[in-house]
Amino acid sequence: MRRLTMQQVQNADLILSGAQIATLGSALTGYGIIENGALAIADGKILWVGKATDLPAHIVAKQTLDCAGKWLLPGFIDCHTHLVFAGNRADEFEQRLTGVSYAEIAKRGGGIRRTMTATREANEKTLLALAKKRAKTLLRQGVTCIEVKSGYGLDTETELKLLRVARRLGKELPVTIRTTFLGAHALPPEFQDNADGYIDLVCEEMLPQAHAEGLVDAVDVFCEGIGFNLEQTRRVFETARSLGLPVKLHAEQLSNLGGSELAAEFGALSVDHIEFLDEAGVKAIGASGTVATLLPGAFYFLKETQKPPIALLRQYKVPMALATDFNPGSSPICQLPLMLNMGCTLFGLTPLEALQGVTLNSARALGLSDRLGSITVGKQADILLMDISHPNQLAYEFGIDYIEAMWRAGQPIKL
Ligand code: DI6
Ligand code: FE
Repeated sequence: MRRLTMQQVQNADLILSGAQIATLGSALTGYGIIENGALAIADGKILWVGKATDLPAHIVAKQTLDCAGKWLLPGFIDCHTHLVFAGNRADEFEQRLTGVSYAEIAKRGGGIRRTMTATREANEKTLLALAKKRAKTLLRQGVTCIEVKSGYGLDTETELKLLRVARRLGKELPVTIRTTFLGAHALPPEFQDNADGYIDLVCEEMLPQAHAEGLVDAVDVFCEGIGFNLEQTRRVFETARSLGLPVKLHAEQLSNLGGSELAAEFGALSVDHIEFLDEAGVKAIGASGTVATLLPGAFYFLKETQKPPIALLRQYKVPMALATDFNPGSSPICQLPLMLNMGCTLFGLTPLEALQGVTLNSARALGLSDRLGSITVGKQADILLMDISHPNQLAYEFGIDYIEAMWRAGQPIKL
């Protein structure tokens, strides 16, 4: 027997043993299954993972939990949400059911602008309470990291208010919050027929101020016929670049404007929606290492028929993420596990691709793959303990609460 000196002993705060582990650490290793595995957590990070029989003797646990053959997975990441807003648009849903289109409702002054009005009127406390309810809903589904976009303020004061609420969510709940500035989401009434003037405001005032307050992790634009054009998107991206902020893009959702190629030019973290993306666009994002974020909730809710080009994305080895796009207009669905199922049934993803889409690839879409998204030594210990027979069950069977326990940065989360 080798004798251990004090120096060699590594203290773990917690060892999870007797588990099946899906590490989901890389595209190449698939689920990355370790049978009869063990996982050691220290200082909020993953200290060691492997076969229980290989656990080194020098790792000593303050506490050990026998997982009784259940599964450990990385915490889920919802990399595209519009979580902070007031009001709802149930009446527009009713109109849509009688045949009025989403674009038509937006043209008539409904849609995003309606939510803008309700959001401007709500104070920070109200917005925080609403957002908290939604974030807690996601948390209970195993979501340990959420991206939150602004975009329902459309003036400087309210956009900053939304981002502050998002930051507070991350302080008050055990969840990692990444903020995305989406000032260029829709044209506010003050700038009717003056989209370029609004983009001036976004670039010269809103974004610089939000950034100066430390409220922005990334910058997004709704690049679409009913949103902003390529030239306007470019101006916002150039401002982001000058501030050292990464970009993402709502692109090719309702039509193909070539937004994805522009996003690729700026090394975007992700392009999102992309139902109308063509091969040139796929090639471009493949070359720039941009993640394709698929949002089946919006596809489903808008009864879209054009599907994102999954075969091409596979061919060009573009990492695919899946997210809820939770918002009051096109995806009022606060359910990330449902997206696994929809990604498979509606878009033809495999259950493995779907799961990678809410873990490692979702982390990539936020520029966080060095610290989140898989069970890998050195990453933050965001871990789910699930009572399942195999992780492929997660995309197949929707609606059952499989989570037995979860930890965020090594701390147990009360469910
Ligand atoms: N794309 C979407 O799907 C949402 N925003 C966007 O840019 C819709 C937002 C809404 O209708 O409120
Ligand atoms: Fe969106």
